[in-house]
Amino acid sequence: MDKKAAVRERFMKVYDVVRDDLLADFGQHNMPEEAIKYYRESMDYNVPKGKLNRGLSVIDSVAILKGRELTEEEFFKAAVLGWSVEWLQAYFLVSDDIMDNSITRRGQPCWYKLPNVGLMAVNDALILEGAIFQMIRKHFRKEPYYVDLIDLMHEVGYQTEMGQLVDLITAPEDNVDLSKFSPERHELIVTYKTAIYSFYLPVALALILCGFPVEKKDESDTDYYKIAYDILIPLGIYFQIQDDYLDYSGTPEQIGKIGTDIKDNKCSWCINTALKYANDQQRATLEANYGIKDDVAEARVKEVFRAVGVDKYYAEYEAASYEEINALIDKTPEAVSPCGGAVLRRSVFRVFLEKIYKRTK
Ligand code: DMA
Ligand code: MG
Ligand code: MG
Ligand code: MG
Repeated sequence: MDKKAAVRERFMKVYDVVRDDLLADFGQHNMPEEAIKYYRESMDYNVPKGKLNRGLSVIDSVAILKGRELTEEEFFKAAVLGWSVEWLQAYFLVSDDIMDNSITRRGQPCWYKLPNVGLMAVNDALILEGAIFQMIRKHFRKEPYYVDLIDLMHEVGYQTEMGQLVDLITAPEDNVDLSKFSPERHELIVTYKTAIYSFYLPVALALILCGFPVEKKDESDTDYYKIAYDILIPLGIYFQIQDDYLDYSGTPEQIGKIGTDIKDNKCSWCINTALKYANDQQRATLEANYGIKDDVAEARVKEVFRAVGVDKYYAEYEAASYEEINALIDKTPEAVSPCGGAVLRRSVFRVFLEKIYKRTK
């Protein structure tokens, strides 16, 4: 087995521990057998079936920051924080699929689509969120940085919810108005709904775990978190643009979900690009067919996307973006933590970029 597969397998073992702790806690509260069984299914269905990139990034980042193999205990702690990000992701996805009228996710029906779930999924999402703080409390309560972990989670969760709000408000179901869209609005949406929790959060958790101070004592002190933020947000924007492009171009077998952005009137990278290059007639076709819950209308929109060259512009964007982010990484300062000797190395970001560059799922 290669090293990556081995880390993944160890990470999955920690999933079992965290889930079983949560179930045991449910039992402590006299929850009936039926409730425990349902809760277990909800977690197994929604938490561990993705690519696990975000969760594994916490472990990878901690190892790079420390510059060595992790001890058993260090691995376990990083893995618990990794799972806290995956739980956060599950919480957002279960809610997102309801709001986006989605059908499938990770190659299976969306959780709310199951006949025995339906809108109970709303509460299931809230429990997935609550579980984050249970696992952090269980394993980090005595640590001096306990509050920093919780504070970060709350802050990032709140910002992601702001992103979802702008995403949804820019895509009203009953009033398609393409003039609401713009690249600026798109960048705001994707920064908040995706980049912060998917890219900044895993690295910020790793920084906290490695003892990088959250508060600056002096104005002249290095702000490690800002250094990380400034490079991870562009990375996250790039990632969500890939998501937007795959929503239009990917097959369900390939991406594990059926794209809904066109029918949902979303301010995605594809529609913004199409609007930029469309002639009057193409624009009229987009105006008449975007945001309509109908397969024929959706096909007409895709036809315009193809005709204006969205695929070519995407390939250009991807190549340029890769160059730009690499150049940004080259300019990122490397900084030594005052406690513990961990180093904020550029390879933390490089590894992230390589993981997602030219992804097709
Ligand atoms: C997802 O945006 C954002 C969050 C916070 C889940 P999206 O609706 O484009 O995601 P997906 O394409 O996976 O449904
Ligand atoms: Mg969605
Ligand atoms: Mg969405
Ligand atoms: Mg999407």
